[in-house]
Amino acid sequence: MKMLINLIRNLLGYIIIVVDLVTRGSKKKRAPKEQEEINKELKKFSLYQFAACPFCTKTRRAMYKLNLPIEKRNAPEGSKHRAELLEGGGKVKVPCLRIEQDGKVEWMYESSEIISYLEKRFA
Ligand SMILES: N[C@@H](CCC(=O)N[C@@H](CS)C(=O)NCC(=O)O)C(=O)O
Repeated sequence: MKMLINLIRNLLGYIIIVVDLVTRGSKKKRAPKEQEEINKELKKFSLYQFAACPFCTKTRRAMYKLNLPIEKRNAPEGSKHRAELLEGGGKVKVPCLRIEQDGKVEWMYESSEIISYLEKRFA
């Protein structure tokens, strides 16, 4: 039964990925210099995610629209990224945005919180 639920969940996740790819539209355009600065700043960010998670798709979509090429780290069972997420953030829940700032590391959970943080900081 659990396998069937996982199968349906993943199938729905992949459908959402395809719909997202087809409908995501264009990304934010910036002057090359400004984008270069932002890209440099984004080296301190990474997004822990599952490919077929709808909350991750929603977050990736916002990142795409804001033109924020943040490193994505897949965290399937048994992966080193999953272990990092558990150890650093305290729980295995995705999406989770890892932010390095002023020598500190913050682990931000909740897709809505991540999206509004990115919008405030980079829109
Ligand atoms: N309210 C959260 C929901 C996130 C969520 O439920 N993520 C699922 C994947 S779709 C998860 O990480 N589950 C833990 C697991 O599968 O181990 C958000 O919007 O980010």
